[in-house]
Amino acid sequence: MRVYLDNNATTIVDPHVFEQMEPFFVQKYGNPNSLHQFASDTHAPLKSAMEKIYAGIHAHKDDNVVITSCATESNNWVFKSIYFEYIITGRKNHIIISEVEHPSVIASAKFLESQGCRVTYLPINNEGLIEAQTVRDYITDKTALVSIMWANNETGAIFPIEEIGEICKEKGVLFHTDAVQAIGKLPVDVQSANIDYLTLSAHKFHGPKGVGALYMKKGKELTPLFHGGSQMGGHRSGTLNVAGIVGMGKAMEQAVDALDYEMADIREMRDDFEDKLLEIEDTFVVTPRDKRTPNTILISFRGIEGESMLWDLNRSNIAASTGSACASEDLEANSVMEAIGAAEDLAHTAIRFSLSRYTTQEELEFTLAVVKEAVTRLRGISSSYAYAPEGHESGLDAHH
Ligand code: C6P
Repeated sequence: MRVYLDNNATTIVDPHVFEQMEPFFVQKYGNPNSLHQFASDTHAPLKSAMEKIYAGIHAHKDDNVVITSCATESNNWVFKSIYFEYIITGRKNHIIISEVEHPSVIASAKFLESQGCRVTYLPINNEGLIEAQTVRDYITDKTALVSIMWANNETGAIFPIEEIGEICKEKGVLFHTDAVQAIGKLPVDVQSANIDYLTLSAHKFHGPKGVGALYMKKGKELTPLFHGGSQMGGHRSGTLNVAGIVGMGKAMEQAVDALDYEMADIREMRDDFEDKLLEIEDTFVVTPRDKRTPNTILISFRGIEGESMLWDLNRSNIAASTGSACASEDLEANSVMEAIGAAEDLAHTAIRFSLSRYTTQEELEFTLAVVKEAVTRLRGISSSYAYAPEGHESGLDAHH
């Protein structure tokens, strides 16, 4: 059996999505901006895909949803544009992000910092959550942008986006949210949440890799990152990724259709799996379940290096991760666990299991058995576990 429990890193392309994309490689391969039949063959499918994407996030028809190559591009675009419109012109000089944003947000914020912008990194509490009130506390009349992710990729923690949107609206500050981990897992409504900019990436919800989007509220257009042609209304030049857009449209439609299943059935499977994992002695999960995306578990097994556990899982053909895939090669402690203030030994023991609508009960049962065996084996050879003092502090409030 091969088990894939790394769906926060990427997901399988749904076969229906793949089916819809296929004709756009060797049959309908025209450039949509050309003036012939090959081009016009792509127009209706593109229009229909865009409609599905607008509907999926409840965008108004006058808002802009601009297709990009990925979430990393969308996130970079927002920050670089803020730099050109506010920082370089001296209009404003401050932005607020959380300390657990994806590296594409943190590194973009650091770039702005290097250009003289002040950045506030909002702390998370010991449950891995952000309190909306802290956003209000840090906003000044020099704040150009607040950028807070909808849900964290490592813990699944859901941040209070509606409340933050309300605060930003009241204070007249632009609000961006990286919703990569929210699409298909939570209801996403850009209008009711007062969002100015929203980032998404198709491969996180059973669409293809290499295609994402940036939602921009009407009147909140950004300086383009790519100049050149008139594609995407001049907001983002470059020949359209027709197959990718068609695939993302279908994936969005299916994500909306499957939302109830994800929020009820996947959640139930996740909770049951988590209950069983927590029966293993000395295990910790930090964020309460009802404040997490329905598919995610970040769990620490005291005394076991995350990478060792991954090795054992991988030998049994089970895919999980120690956290964000972007940081998987550095052997650093899990960044969210560090931000929470977990003891150093625990921060290195976190494993992320992320389910999808393709996950089965049998796969989870198999994984549980392999995890139990691995825990026994690895703790048996772990010096840190053997010597851990009685009542050793975790630095965490565990949630069972
Ligand atoms: N997170 C993870 O293992 P791209 O690669 O550009 O399509 O998506 C980047 C990205 C942006 N924001 C969030 C919240 C994300 O989770 C990701 C991708 C993967 O957690 C890979 S680092």
